[in-house]
Amino acid sequence: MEFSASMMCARYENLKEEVELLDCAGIDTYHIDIMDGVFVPNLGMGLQDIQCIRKYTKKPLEVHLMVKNVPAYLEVLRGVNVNKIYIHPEADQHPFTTLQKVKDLGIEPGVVIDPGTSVEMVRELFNISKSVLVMTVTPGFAGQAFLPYVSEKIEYLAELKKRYQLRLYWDGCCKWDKIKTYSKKGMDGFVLGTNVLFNKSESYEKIISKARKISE
Ligand code: S6P
Ligand code: MG
Repeated sequence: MEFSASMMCARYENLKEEVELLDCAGIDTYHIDIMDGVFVPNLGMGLQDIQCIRKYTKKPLEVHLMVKNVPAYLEVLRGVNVNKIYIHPEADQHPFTTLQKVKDLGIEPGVVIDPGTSVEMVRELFNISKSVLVMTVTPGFAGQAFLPYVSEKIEYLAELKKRYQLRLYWDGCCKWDKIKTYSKKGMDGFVLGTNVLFNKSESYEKIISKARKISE
């Protein structure tokens, strides 16, 4: 089970310390939300944030691009040493080509499925992208409510896992009950944000080990 920290929810007044604490606590991956104010009505993290996180960890960085002009962002991201780039296929005219470009950069390509997007709309992309990030909230903001109708899609994706060798990841409103239920329903990882990881009285170490236990 892979647990990823949604870094836009971190304490920005001391990003370095946040990374060091999360690293020691055993986080698996750092999730970096990038937004352009067009594809979604918000601004997420920037290049300097990625560079800062990269400086203080050797663990994988995954970038979740919520932008319209995906190829332009690939240019910006080359050279900052990220490990995975997720794109929203709806944002891109030729998502297969763009995912191939990500691969050509030596970065793992990932597909995001919006709550309003059906599996059939993106299924062909599973031939190139084995990582699927399932959005359980509308992209753009942390702290939103879970959209229950997404669970039907998760069940369908779980059925397709073997055929396409997929790994399924959860992004949005990840709570304890969701980790418990959906780790048994085929999820391979969860993005942890305001609901379980950040601004809590418990340490990151306690929270991450609790997440591991719950998902066993
Ligand atoms: C939302 C973004 C997510 C959030 C994450 C926050 O657009 O892609 O990665 O940062 O969902 O977690 P939470 O627990 O506040 O929903
Ligand atoms: Mg995200």
